[in-house]
Amino acid sequence: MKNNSFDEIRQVISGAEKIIISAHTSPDGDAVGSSCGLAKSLRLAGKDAWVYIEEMPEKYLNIPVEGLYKLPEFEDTECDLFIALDCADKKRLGLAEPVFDKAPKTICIDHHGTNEGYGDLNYVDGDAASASELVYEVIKDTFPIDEDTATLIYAGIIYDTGGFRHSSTKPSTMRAAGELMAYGIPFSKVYNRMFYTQNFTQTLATAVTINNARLLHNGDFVFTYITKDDIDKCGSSSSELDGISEYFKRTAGTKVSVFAKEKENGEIRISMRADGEVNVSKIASAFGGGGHVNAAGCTIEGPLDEACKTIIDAVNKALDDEE
Ligand SMILES: [Mn+2]
Repeated sequence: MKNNSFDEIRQVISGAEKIIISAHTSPDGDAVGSSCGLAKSLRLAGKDAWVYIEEMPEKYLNIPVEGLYKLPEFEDTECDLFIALDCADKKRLGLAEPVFDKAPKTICIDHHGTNEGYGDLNYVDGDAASASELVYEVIKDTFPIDEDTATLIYAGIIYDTGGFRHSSTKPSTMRAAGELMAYGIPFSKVYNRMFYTQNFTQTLATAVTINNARLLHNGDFVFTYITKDDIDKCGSSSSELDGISEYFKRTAGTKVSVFAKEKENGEIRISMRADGEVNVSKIASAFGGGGHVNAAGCTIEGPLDEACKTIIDAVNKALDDEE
């Protein structure tokens, strides 16, 4: 696949009036920040721009997303242009996929290396730290940016870089963040809300996963899980638990952390974090998932104990191969 230029992408956006923007299902901070940030900028440019998203996790209500998104009532929605962001695979648009399929023109902007470019126009950079950073590159100097736009994009950038910690962070990431700061955004508040604020229900669910944690493969690998019963007992919800594998990656000496979560429908969502020694994207791909070298996920059929065994075996094997 060959990337289109930012200029070609800007021209197509400029020529459209009604624009629908979407990102991957189970939206994370980058999905929300990039899509709502772009929508806000295009609204300022006079476009009729909306983000279609399956759910808006509560923690992102702290950044200025209000009025920019619609929860799924997507049937029969027409547009001039559909822009897919931070979404490696068209299927991961979820309920917005049929809208994408009907759109007369589509653009795909992403930073997942596995993305094969399913848009009419594509810009995929597997080395970019976030989709939000790519959106910033597209809009700066061309479309308007106000404090809310800058806040949303900044939130996406810090989310996907773990607050500029991940190795994906580049000089360009810091420059973009610096330029966004200059819009007078509440960067300290955004950072704290993204990384240091959780509901007490999340604290309780984290406690369950700490109890369930096991150190495997001579300390290379920390594994934990939570059942849907325990999620319910804690009064928590599935989307609140996205940060758990990140939390366990703190464990000294580990190369991989894996978190298995039993979903409402009985499927098991696996999320994995690594530090460069094991490619978790490759492990996730083997189960139809994807992601990045150091952060990836996949969904495996239940029951939970069998799914846990399957993923533990796969990670152990990857660690053996790496030695
Ligand atoms: Mn992303």
